Amino acid sequence: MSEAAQTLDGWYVLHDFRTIDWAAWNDATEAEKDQARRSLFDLVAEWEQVEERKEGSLALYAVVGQKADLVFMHLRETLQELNAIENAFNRSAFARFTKKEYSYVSVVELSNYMGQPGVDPMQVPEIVARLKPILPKSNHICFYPMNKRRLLGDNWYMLPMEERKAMMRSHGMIGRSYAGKVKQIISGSVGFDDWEWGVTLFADDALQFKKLVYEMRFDEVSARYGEFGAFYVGNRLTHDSLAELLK
Ligand code: 76R
Repeated sequence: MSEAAQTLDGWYVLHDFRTIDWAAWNDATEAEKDQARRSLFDLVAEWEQVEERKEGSLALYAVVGQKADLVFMHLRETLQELNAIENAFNRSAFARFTKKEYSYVSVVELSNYMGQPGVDPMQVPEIVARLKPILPKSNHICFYPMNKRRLLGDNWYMLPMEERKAMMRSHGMIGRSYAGKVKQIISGSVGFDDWEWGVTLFADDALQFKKLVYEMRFDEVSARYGEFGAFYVGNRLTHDSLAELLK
């Protein structure tokens, strides 16, 4: 059996995609819209306080295209908290104007492919901070789930550790050339959801997503072993742009 990569696991992640029922919204009275807006703003304020206490994090984006209208990306210490968050949303007056579109459950993950021998990663503050990250306030988000392929000829899980390490080094080098332009959060979802990882990217310039993902397609890990699900791309919702969306 090939050696499994050791993973470091941090906060649990829920990507919660919702579609707005615009017909219901447009038919609603001003009072109903007001109540719905207020319930959403109250929830967001509550989640922002959790982030200020560094007990979790929130990214809220408007999805471009017809796959969804909103994505709430929540990070928390436990799955119970994530479930409480979705239930609180479902009970809110705003939820009446939304449909559940898609969700993804995972846990922030770092693997040991790039680890230094003899160094306990949990003693490195930068690594610990990356496991429980405060999500960036970048202009754009890009999310997609992915697998590593298991075909007879190309089976990632049967490759020796050393080969996977070498390929991950090359992957990491491409990633690093986007430092300052794209921030990645890799979350593991084996046993939690339908794909093996969630890839969440943040950038101020959305074009950098295309450049990075395209460049990686030529790198062996992605070219030979990557399988990808649906891509979601979105624009950051601030208090002002959220109010504008729901006017
Ligand atoms: O964590 C690290 O920075 C160390 C190097 C590294 C690892 C171990 C790294 C760097 N990644 C790692 C693991 Mn990644 N990553 C993806 C995708 O679209 C595609 O082709 C693939 C989707 C992108 C865009 C991306 C970006 N990475 C992983 C894993 C787990 C693999 C496993 O355990 O088998 C997956 C699934 C994955 C996928 N990667 C980077 C990036 C970027 C931008 C970096 C540089 C990060 C930095 O230096 O800050």
